[in-house]
Amino acid sequence: PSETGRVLSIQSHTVQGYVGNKSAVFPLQLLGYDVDPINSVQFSNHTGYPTFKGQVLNGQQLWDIIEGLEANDLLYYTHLLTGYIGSVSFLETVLQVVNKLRSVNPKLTYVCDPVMGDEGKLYIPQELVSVYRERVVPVASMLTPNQFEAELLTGFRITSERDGLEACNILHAAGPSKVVITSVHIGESLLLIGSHKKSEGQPPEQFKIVIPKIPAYFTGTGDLTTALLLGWSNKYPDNLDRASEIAVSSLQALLRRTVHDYKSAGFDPQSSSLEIRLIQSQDDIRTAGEDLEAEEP
Ligand code: ATP
Ligand code: PLP
Ligand code: PXL
Repeated sequence: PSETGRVLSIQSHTVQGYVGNKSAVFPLQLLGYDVDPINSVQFSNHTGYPTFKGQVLNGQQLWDIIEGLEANDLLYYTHLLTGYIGSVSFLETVLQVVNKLRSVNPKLTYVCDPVMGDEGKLYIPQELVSVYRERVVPVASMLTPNQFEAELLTGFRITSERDGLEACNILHAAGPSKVVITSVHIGESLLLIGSHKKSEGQPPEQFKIVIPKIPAYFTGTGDLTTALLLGWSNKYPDNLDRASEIAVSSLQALLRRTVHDYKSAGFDPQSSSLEIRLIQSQDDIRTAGEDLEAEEP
């Protein structure tokens, strides 16, 4: 498949290290996409370090950029991609951007990673949750929450694989036809759960991928996962399971390389969050390995 597109990616920029746009732009370019990044923040490094410095773009400044593009007829995009958003005003402007881009291209695919928190901890202001639930989810084409985010968006607690599938059903009813819960922890297992509602009145096609756990903690993997899911699901529009297999297989190869490289440098990979070895893993991203298989739920 060679289907590509033009992606507007509104995410964080870190000078050092790979989160947000730094972990999404390069892989999408490797997969053949034109990617236009808008940096929602420019920080020295991600916020998991002891300190960080930098600037935050506000909603008006985001809109200025959109107006500049519009004035030159440069607002044709096939995809909008958003990740971590830190304020209500910025998220409201993103909603305006969705409308504006859809007025230019009614077929625009909006891929939304509703970054709100992980493992029971919220890392955005509480007021954002209802904006995501009530106004963002309904306009998203594809949604990639983690387990906690899927719970916040549905009000439904996920403690089993079945619950994960049911959360996808609830999210489909609210808007997006593709939902991927990127990490679900059930007992000792780590699962990705995917669901594609192909037509109204038909049950969605659902699958899971069992992911081998790597004993390390990474930052930026959620952002990379969503970028890869955008890239591959556009190439396999009717096979979200296939797209997810490839995305997760590439990611696993990258994570194994990351751990290997840290160990080789004499660093204990469990001592702190690791920066992903994105550039060094470009071959794993470009070629569609499928070591992991999607299964019937
Ligand atoms: P987000 O917060 O961006 O919505 P997320 O919380 O699911 O997403 P991560 O927890 O970083 O983001 O996980 C994304 C993907 O990264 C998982 O699907 C999994 O494939 C991979 N991953 C992350 N950490 C590990 C790990 N320790 N072992 C194996 N896979 C991992
Ligand atoms: N803290 C903040 C402020 C964040 O924005 C994020 C990411 O979105 C995290 C922590 C953790 O990121 P992740 O779960 O992708 O590693
Ligand atoms: O990966 C999410 C993310 C996005 N943006 C900034 C971050 C992080 C994770 O730490 O610090 C600025």
